[in-house]
Amino acid sequence: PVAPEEQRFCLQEVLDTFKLCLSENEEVSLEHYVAGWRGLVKFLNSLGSVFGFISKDAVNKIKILVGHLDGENGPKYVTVQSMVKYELASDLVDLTKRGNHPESGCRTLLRLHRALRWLELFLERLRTSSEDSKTSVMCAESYNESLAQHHPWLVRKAAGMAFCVLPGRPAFFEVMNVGPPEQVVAMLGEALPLISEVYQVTETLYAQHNLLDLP
Ligand code: 1PZ
Repeated sequence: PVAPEEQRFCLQEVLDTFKLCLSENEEVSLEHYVAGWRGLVKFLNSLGSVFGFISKDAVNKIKILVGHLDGENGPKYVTVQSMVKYELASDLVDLTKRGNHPESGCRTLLRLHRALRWLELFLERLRTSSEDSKTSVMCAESYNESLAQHHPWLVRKAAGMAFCVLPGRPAFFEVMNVGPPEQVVAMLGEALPLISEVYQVTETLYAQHNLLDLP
């Protein structure tokens, strides 16, 4: 048997961290949310350096959130719910235009939250795709339906170019390192409802507090 640290990265483990995100009372643990994103970034990096500009931004945002978690007010950042409550009550969020709080937890997490919707749409397409489906097309369609609406022209262009060099479906499944295609499809079928629940809970929370358009 191979020692755990020698095993290649496996996407199932990453998606499993999203399982840990939601507590029984539907609160989202920031620590696990961040851990999930760390794993996704690792996966993205294993796809090649063309995705560097994307993973760099995600890493920056992860760092900001970890900074809050490890900071003196760390206990306020245990869940996304407590973070929202704390930052709003303490006036730590720029609500209408960028100002004194460019690194608020609320606006930073919102960027990852929007990307999570992209992930959900993309993985669902992958799950239901046929052998000859193009990952680049699935990726672009998911992007256009979600994140693209929040990105300026230049970022959309750069993203579109990166999508073109995505490996084909068989190679993509290989990098996920989950097993044969049937097993990938089954894993996605299990992971997706969890990701989508985390997304929905966050979306509802942000909507309730009018935070969906934070600058
Ligand atoms: C498998 C292929 C991966 C495709 C990933 C699809 C997402 C494309 C996103 C391109 C964004 C690149 C540059 C950064 C843009 C930032 O301006 C925005 C807004 O942040 P602000 O400027 O307001 O601070 N950042 C984002 O939208 C967050 C993007 C995170 C993307 C993470 C993708 C993780 C992919 C996991 C792969 C399984």
